[in-house]
Amino acid sequence: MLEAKLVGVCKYEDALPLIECRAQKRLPENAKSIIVMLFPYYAGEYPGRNVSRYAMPDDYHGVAAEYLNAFADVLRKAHPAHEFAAFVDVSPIREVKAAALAGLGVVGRNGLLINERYGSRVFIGELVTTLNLTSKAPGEGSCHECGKCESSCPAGAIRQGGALNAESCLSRLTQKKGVLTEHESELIRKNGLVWGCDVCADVCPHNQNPRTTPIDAFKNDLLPVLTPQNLDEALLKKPYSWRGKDVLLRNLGLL
Ligand code: B12
Repeated sequence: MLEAKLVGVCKYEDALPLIECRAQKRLPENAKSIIVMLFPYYAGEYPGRNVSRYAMPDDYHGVAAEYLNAFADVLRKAHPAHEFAAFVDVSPIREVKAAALAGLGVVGRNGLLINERYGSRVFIGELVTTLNLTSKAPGEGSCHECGKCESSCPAGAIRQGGALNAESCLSRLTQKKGVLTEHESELIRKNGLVWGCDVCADVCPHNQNPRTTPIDAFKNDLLPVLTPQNLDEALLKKPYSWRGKDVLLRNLGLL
């Protein structure tokens, strides 16, 4: 089980509006609360890696879903009249906002949830439930507003005041299908990652003394360097599998 400090509760209503997506169908009617869980993933330094830190271990969606579903089973036994639906990332819930409301951290200028213990290297998952639970107070403290994420962003995607321009975010560019412009290709080449981007998190003062993840699945079977030779195997289990081979091969060709 995870530390109690990585679990919080917020009111469903406070987390609205929802993100439009197909997963919305799985929301319980009459949802009242959201039990939010954080899953730390920092695994140490891997010099020479060419994939984002979060994408080195096997797909976090499955790992987090196991924790959430185990927790949901316990709760269903205790509250048989209530519903519990698990979501991770592919979720109608604005997870960063929900986690902040649940007292699990503060929202950084880079848009990421910053937890007191683990910084921003945490995944977020949640159980949406019809149970009416008492919510925690929103996270205390603040992002230092030092502006390092904004000035270091290779794509200039973090605007003054903190709003992220998701379209130009380098993480998004590495996912984009089709032919990239010369400018986009150059950004990926310079950053040196074929998937994701870590710059706004790596420069953040809250991530400078990182605590290693207590979750074995995020420490084991890491693949820091993707190559055309190991790509097929990686596509069976890494979190970029959904994007398919062509985009990864294109990005590999850029480095
Ligand atoms: C689409 C998406 C992306 C897109 C667009 C990101 C964006 N910010 O728009 C792209 C591909 C670029 C992306 C990149 C990344 N992503 Co992403 N992404 C998502 C996803 C699926 C939806 C986000 C979204 O559209 N939100 C809607 C917008 C409007 O909401 P928002 O950005 O949360 O902003 C709200 C809050 O910030 C809030 N807010 C602002 N200030 C305050 C203050 C307080 C007190 C409160 C309460 C709220 C609040 O108000 C905003 C409006 O509601 C979420 C999962 C999810 N379901 O939430 C993951 C998610 C945000 N991503 C995640 C990760 C890990 C990443 C990357 C770090 C991966 C990487 N290394 O490459 C990068 C980081 C880029 C960045 N700086 O955001 C994690 C973030 C974990 C964390 N610690 O915060 C999430 C939560 C996935 C997960 N389950 O763990 N992502």
